[in-house]
Amino acid sequence: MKTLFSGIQPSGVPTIANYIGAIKQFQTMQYDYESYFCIVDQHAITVPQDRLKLRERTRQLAAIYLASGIDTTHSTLFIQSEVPAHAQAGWLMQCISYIGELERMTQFKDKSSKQQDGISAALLTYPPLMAADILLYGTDIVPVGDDQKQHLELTRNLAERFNSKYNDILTIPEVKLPEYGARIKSLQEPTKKMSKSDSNQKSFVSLLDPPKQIEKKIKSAVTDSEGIIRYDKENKPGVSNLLDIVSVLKDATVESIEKDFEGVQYGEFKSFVAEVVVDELTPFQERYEHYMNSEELDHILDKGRDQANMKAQKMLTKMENAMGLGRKR
Ligand code: AQP
Repeated sequence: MKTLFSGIQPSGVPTIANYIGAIKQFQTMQYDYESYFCIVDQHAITVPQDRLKLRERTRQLAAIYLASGIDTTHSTLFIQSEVPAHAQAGWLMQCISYIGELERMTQFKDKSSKQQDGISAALLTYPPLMAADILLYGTDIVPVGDDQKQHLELTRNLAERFNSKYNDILTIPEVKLPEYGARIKSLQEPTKKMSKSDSNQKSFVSLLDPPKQIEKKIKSAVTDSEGIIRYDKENKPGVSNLLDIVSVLKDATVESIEKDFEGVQYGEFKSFVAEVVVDELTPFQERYEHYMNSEELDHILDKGRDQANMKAQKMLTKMENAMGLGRKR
């Protein structure tokens, strides 16, 4: 059976963009693969985090994965920092990465330009750690949103470099983007991507927002003055973004939604979008509450840590042997 790996940072509560771009696909895909779902808390600390909030979000993210349908009788759910092989293999990957290629990463450029109190070295070395996360499991497929495509390309390059320099032991992973909704945009600035760590709360709908707040945020989404519900990413990014969200959540084509809303005012359309999002998130939030309030969550994470440790340690040993580290094992 082929292997699937996916990671999400507990850098905020996941948004509907993380859901549409990544999480929504996991439930059905997991059974076709040996699946690993990881809460990548070591990635989150590449920018400053409040330690108590980070703990809380890590737990929330575990419950979110479970509420989205991750079945831990089949798949492994675990926290990155509880599996030491990630940081260890991350170092090996750093040793074969070039500063120039890391500096070219769009996310590094974006995030470093926003840091006021100094840029951590880890913001630059984030992609080699991400490569380690993926490569440790012999991963064949990584389902992600469009923003992670560049990091995935680098992961492939690093794996090929390692294989040709040392020993042919790493699997070259494929990226799997969703057919629609790979880049959901900010509700306030629809030319940039929606992000869970955006300081403007109105720019995103979080998966845990109550219905009233969801409605308020969607109703204040930036659109345009044309007044026609029409898909045109270039000239009407706000309306197109709302169409993308509805199309994925309702599993309907954009054309059919355009047709249904011909001659309808933006206000009415936005109420519909809010209703669709609330309908999707209400049962999701009930499942989330169940997991957050149960002891089961910790047992699942303990089991996931042990399973991930076993798999990752084996690959780490192979990588260290290939590079000549320590004594031969
Ligand atoms: N705007 C987006 N549209 C579709 N998919 C998206 N993803 C992120 N933003 C969008 C996908 O969500 C998964 C988890 O993302 P992550 O936690 O690894 O971090 P990220 O890609 O940096 O996402 P955020 O929300 O922007 O987080 P912050 O604000 O912390 O940087 C990934 O599969 C990602 O592609």
